[in-house]
Amino acid sequence: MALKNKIIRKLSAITAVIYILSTFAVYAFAETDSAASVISPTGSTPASKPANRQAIRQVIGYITQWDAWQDHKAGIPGQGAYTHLNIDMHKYSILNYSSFGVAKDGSLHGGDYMHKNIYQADVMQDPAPLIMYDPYSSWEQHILFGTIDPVYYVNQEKADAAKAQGFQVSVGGDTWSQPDWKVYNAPLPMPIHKTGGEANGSAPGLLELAHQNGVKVMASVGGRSMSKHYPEMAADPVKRQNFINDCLLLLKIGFDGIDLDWEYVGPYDGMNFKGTDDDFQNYTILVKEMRAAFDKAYPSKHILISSCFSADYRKLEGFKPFVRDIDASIDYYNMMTYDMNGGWSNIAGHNSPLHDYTGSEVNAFNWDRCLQAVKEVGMPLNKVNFGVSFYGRGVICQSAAALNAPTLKRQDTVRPDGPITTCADFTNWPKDIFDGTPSYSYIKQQMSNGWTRKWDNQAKVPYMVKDNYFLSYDDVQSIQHKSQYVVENNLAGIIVRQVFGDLEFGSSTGTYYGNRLIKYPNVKHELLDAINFTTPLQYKVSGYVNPDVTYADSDADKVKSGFKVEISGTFYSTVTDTNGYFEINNLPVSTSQVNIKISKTNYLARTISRASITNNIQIGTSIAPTSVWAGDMDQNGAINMADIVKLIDTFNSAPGDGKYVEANDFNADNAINMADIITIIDHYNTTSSNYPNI
Ligand SMILES: [Ca+2]
Ligand SMILES: [Ca+2]
Repeated sequence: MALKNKIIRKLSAITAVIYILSTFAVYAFAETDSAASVISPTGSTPASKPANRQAIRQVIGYITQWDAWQDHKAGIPGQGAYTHLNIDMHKYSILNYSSFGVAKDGSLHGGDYMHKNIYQADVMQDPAPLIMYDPYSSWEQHILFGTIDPVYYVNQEKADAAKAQGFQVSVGGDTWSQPDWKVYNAPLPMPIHKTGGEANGSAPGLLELAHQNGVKVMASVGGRSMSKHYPEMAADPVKRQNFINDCLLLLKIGFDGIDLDWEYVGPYDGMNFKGTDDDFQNYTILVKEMRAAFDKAYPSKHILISSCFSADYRKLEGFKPFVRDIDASIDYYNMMTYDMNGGWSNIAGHNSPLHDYTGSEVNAFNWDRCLQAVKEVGMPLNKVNFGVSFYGRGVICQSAAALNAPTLKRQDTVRPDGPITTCADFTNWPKDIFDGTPSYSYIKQQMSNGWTRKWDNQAKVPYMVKDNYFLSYDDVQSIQHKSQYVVENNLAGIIVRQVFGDLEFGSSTGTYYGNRLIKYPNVKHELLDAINFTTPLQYKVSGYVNPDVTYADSDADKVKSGFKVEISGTFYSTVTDTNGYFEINNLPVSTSQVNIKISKTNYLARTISRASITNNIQIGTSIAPTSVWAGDMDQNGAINMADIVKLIDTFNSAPGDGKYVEANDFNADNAINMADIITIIDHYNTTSSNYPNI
């Protein structure tokens, strides 16, 4: 008895512990879940709190400074449309301002100072200021610091205002310095920020605007053309110190962290250099020293460090021995899960396929294989972001464009790459505007211009074809799949390349703040909106379709299959099987009205109205299928004498006689005769609008 009591007591204690644990688990899960739904309408500041970081899904966007030069030729209202004032600060958690470059002594320089011939093997990048001093030949100051009040004569008032902003200047002087920018003795005008805010016609800069909205801003260093000196910098303690000193200047200017855009670490070809085997170890030392220096300089603040990585598993393997040390220093691993096929490809392929697909040129270039590599290397998934491109990649094929069709290569010269061999499509996506990589918004503008959109259901991405031109891109449908992928695999989030790509300007007139910065009303961004970490693609529209004709059971498959079922306003569609069954899976929630259209040659199209997709929808059952009427031979939406006349053309025919058309044989009795005319008569004088409501 005593033993039994003891066991009972023990069991109840265990039960209590299990209860507490399970409550905790539920609580912890709920925490994670609700936190995940942050990223946040109010733009809270998740990344500043390391403890919470893994619970938050990130939306990180590259914001480039040179795209502000783009004008109407890129399908936008004009220069200045692509600045921080026209992006939605509520939907990003971090913005990666790009780019700063690495000079031969390891120091950093502003992107505007990049050597024009940096693609040439013997050209070195000389040290230069961090910020381009001249506000008229660069967008950098306008974007980072906001509206400029150019000072052409330094009186006492201007000198005081300038000093308050960190400038060094004397009353009556004709030069100025800004040590934080590494600008010394620059000529007038002196570009101080215009104070007084919006009421005074002054717009905030990126740093201020982002911080007002709880968004972090990282300084992105490197990129395809400015990574040249990364390997030698990381290998040399003096150059590393130069690098870190300039990182500290960027933090002083107001950046929240440093994003290493070293393309690529390891013995691989960059655009204009080749790395070494020692890169992996040197990279590890670099981030470790960066972390130590940042922690020392900012003991009460967490400075972010992130880094981009090739999505190619072969370029990731080398990190494996170092990943534990790297992980102690960095916050995010940003995988460049795009640029997988393009102007260098031998066959037309997808820029950023989610999964491998039949006939792919390199079967490792897809999100799945990258994820596998990330796991093999040991990068913690809750710090890994996968990249989505808000641009497409166009190539020219040797003959009619198709997925996996051979491409047509030629010699060409582009900036900053120099002479290249490429199949990139500069006909539709011109050089020096897009270089074959159009923005999503421009693709949308061109879509009706003879292009046919297709969907690869293996890779889960769209593409477009027109004559010999092939374009791979991402749209709302593929971005929804990619967001879902990030959720299902517990990744940290998504990184967007780049934030301007999906902007659609509802107005061609905006409000000027000074004479450069302009803010437009009604700017839409549907790809950003499609990044959704709270709503799983979960709903299903299914049902059964049956033609309203009399046919023999043995012929059922012929008459029930082949009805196309489409969801209006989306690219989702399917076709009925031999039982008349259809099913469209993984639909996102749609609160706007959608219609489900059923159509097939020689049948009246039927549209079923549904208010919204907020649950699974079934239309028709196997016992009571949705009926569709046969007899609209000319597909004009009405059944009448014209259809009988058309059927008469094949009257009295049978399979094999050269006249028989299977689609005209409604009852599938292998003869086109009076029975088929009777089918038409049954539905005579009806139109698509005569279907009963469901
Ligand atoms: Ca008709
Ligand atoms: Ca027949």
